[in-house]
Amino acid sequence: TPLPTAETPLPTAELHLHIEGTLEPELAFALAARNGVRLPYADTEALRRAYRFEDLQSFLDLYYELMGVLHTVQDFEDLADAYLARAAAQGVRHAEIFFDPQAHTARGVPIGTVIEGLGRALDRSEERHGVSTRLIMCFLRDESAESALATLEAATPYLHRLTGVGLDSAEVGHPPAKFAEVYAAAGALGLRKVAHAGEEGPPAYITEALDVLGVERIDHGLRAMEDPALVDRLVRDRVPLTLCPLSNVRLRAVAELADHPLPAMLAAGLLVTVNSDDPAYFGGYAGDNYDAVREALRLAPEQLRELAANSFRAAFLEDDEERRTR
Ligand code: ES4
Ligand code: ZN
Repeated sequence: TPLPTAETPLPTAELHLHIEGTLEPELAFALAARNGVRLPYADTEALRRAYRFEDLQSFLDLYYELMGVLHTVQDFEDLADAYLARAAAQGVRHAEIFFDPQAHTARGVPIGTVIEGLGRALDRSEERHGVSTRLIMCFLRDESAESALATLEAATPYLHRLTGVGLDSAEVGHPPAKFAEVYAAAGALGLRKVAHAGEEGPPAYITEALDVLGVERIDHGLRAMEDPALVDRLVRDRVPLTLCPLSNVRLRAVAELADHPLPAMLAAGLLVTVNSDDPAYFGGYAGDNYDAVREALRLAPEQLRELAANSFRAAFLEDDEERRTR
């Protein structure tokens, strides 16, 4: 088979993607105008110049500020449809999409507006873009456990639209165990479970997410390599890790892409995948992340094929669906 090129990118599944992190400056200004929201940036160029981050928190501050332009069902549909078009152009055939309802309900936007808008785009995704989709609702770990429980409760009318729950936002100081109760409740409702762990937080947070929350996949998991016993466990239990290489560079979890532990993680037998996290902020969509690691880490074609195969293996797809997507 010919090598993937820009025209025929490698078919992949994207498993770590925050839909609010796909808000490009141009769409942010368009929605600001449509909704009468004033952004504290002169133009898209001035906004792009603000995309220099010291760490996760400095990114989150801008991420939460900018999503203040999202208000209507139409806004959320437009956001998701724009992402799906870009993802499809970069080879994504299946996308499992995170959203942060608390970041919207806190601004007075009802959770139904968010889920209805995203749902409209997702419902048309296969026909419009050839991308199958899943929706994963994330709890903000720097908010309270009670707020997470209230969010799950508020989402129950829309349960049919949700595949799973996740945990994101500022990691350090907010260990997974804080959310034991809401994860147990989500599991009882039949929802799948993932959580961000080991992005900035210690490897112990990865272990805790597995043991206390019962997650099936770890988002990031970058720092797993600091704990050999944990690596053995992740390999043995085939726990997928959803790595986001360009994100790790922009948020300074790794100094430069050439230092990324991805090749060592593959060599250790970990089920790692490549994803884009917040592509509008971190300099690239899924295909851009594959291209960047291929070049900076000099990955061989068979390693790229392994990463792509891992992405479908780690997806929340039924077996027959998985065969059709590949
Ligand atoms: C996120 Cl990169 C990252 N980490 C944690 N939470 C997030 N929310 C959006 N992007
Ligand atoms: Zn993330």
